[in-house]
Amino acid sequence: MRIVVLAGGIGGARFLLGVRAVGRELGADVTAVINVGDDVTLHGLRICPDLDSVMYTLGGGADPERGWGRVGESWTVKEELAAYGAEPTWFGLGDKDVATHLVRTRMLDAGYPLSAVTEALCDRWKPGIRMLPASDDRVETHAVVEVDGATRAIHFQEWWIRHRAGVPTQRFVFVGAETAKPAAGVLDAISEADVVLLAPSNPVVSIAPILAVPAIRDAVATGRAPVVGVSPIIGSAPVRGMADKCLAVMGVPCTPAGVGGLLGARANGGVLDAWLVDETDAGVEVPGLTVRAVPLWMTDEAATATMVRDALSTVGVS
Ligand code: GDP
Ligand code: FO1
Ligand code: CA
Repeated sequence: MRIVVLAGGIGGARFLLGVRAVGRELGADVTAVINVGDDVTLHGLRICPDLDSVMYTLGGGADPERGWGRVGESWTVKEELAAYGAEPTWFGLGDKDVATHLVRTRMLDAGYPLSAVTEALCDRWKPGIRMLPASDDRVETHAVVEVDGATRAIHFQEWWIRHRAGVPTQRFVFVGAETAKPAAGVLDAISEADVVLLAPSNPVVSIAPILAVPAIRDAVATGRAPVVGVSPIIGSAPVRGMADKCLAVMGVPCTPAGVGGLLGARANGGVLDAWLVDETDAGVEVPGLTVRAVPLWMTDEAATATMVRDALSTVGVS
């Protein structure tokens, strides 16, 4: 069996721990297609937060509390950069993390595509699944904001970290998405999949930039594999993070029904066949979708694996 998962950072990474466990039980291949919209070049280094969150989490090196970066991290480089007044001081690079960005940047500068660089980094971390960036091309999330009466576009990281998603925002733009091609292996993985899962990742800034690559959206929407999404919203709030602020920009209610409707039914031009909501949200309906209510708290790997089995059985895959 072949399972493909579209994923962002921490929500995607935790979900993938469960998918990997179920994949091992079933003898299934697991491929994760990961968001690159958060990627940014700072201090001359190419930083890929969602790829790194997944790689560190599945490789056993992530900081579970912070949700990004390395466990047991130190911050000498950050302090030294700040001592030089080197901007941006609002973005913190951990000392261990810096090594990842140095290796990545050197390989990219030597001409390797991001997918090959990711494979090389995974030689060390051995995530136990195949990790593919959504694209080797630039697909970068920017927020169109109003600052001091002027409208301008800022990089997603500036919006998320510096402004804590708290600045008046008109919309998000996925720069480069329209002409971006899926990374090598992405379309084959989707066309050969027995099931496609959408992790409970941020729908607006983790899942949407993946689907903004036209050929990926088309492959998911028209492929033979059933597509199941998992809600990152329980009740009327994200489990963690600022998805509520992202959904507000889109004018979408921060509810499982709102997000299910945003992703939409394949029958109606969307990408989903089925939508998992938390057991406390039983009774939620989304036009065109099979909606199933099951526990959606990823408290540990066993609970997450149960969630994944529920996702598979909802579309008759086991
Ligand atoms: P990021 O890229 O690091 O922001 O992470 P993702 O986009 O992959 O995931 C963030 C989303 O994960 C947030 O909107 C959370 O609500 C969701 N999330 C985190 N933990 C859980 C959980 O235990 N259950 C569910 N259903 N969603 C979760
Ligand atoms: N998040 C922060 O809130 N502050 C930071 O200084 C910060 C640095 C950082 C460095 C590398 C990395 O991979 C992630 C980092 N993040 C930081 C997390 C990141 O901004 C995000 O949470 C996401 O891109 C949203 O997925
Ligand atoms: Ca992200």
